[in-house]
Amino acid sequence: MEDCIFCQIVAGDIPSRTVYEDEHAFAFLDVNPLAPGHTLVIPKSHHETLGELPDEGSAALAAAVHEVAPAVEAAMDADATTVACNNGEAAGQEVPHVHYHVVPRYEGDGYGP
Ligand code: DGP
Repeated sequence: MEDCIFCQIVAGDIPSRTVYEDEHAFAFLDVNPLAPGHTLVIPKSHHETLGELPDEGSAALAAAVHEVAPAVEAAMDADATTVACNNGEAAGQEVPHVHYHVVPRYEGDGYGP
């Protein structure tokens, strides 16, 4: 979608720090991180919310999160990750292109989406 920030990131029209890419999914560093290494995992195709993703897209996005979360945890030497999706405007979703946040977590850090 032309006016979607995340579609423009996937297309390379807006620069981002790429963390992971496969046929269906793309992951990049959040511009406003809750912690260093805060990563967003998105489908390459435009869908606003989880409910609008087709089954195959949902499975592909879950598979990408499955790859990215442990990789972010290891790369950031974190104790854990918070994986979260603000699914809809009332839940705090600001960018209307479905995305998971992967936030590195440390014992007692107090962070979280
Ligand atoms: P949410 O509130 O769940 O929709 O989170 C949107 C996230 O997207 C927020 O943490 C900031 C991030 N973000 C917004 N615009 C950009 C951008 O242009 N580049 C990058 N890397 N992240 C962005």
